[in-house]
Amino acid sequence: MTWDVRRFDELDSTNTWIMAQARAGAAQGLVAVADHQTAGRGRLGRRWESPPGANLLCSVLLRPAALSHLVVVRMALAARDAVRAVAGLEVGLKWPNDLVTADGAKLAGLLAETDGAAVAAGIGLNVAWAPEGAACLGAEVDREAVLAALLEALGRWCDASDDDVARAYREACVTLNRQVRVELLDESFTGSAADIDADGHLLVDTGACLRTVTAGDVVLVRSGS
Ligand code: BT5
Repeated sequence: MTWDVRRFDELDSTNTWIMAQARAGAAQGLVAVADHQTAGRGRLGRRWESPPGANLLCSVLLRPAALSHLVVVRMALAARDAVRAVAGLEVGLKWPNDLVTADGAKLAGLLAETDGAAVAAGIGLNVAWAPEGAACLGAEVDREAVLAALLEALGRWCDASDDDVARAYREACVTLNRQVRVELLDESFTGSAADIDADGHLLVDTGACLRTVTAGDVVLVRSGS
């Protein structure tokens, strides 16, 4: 994969910019990096907070052969690798789209949006700043080095087979074998996070049945409570 990196002092959202480029026919490998976002987005219209110049805010245009959750998982695994290589920190992946530290604090969030066969895969990774309750790498860590390591690793994960990506996700996923509460738009339920299927979806054992969760928020519940 060849990366075409565009840098901006300010954008509304790197994901919005990449989606517009995708609609205009841009090739995969286009990358937008912003020092600041005036309308950084999480999932479901939530806000992504990040003061100017502090963190890594970037989105990548991918045109995968098939659309599945494993596309954004490749980006999450690449970010995990980059954090390990540049900052020496081991992080886990919390289903569906967070990087979390050993104590469960959110270090990064990922947002995938699609337009036809194009995917804008965005990541906000806290380097020098994090909101209360979240984690950051530390101001001494070089954002450019994290970006370079992330793109290098993403190239490798894009070349990996879906089976290898799903296997790596299962190993990195801190949600598995935990009691979870799954919050969907119109209901919530609890169960044990039993497995991740071949498409990267979460399989939750409710006691009565095995439910496949394709989207939603997952809260880790203390075992036994
Ligand atoms: C996410 O959503 O975690 C996806 C975040 C994706 C952000 C990137 S930045 C580059 C690209 N361009 C964009 O516009 N977006 C992407 P979600 O799981 O919905 O989590 C959002 C929630 O995380 C918020 O409601 C806050 O509670 C919390 N949050 C906001 N800013 C945060 C930060 N910097 N660190 C940790 N948590 C944060």
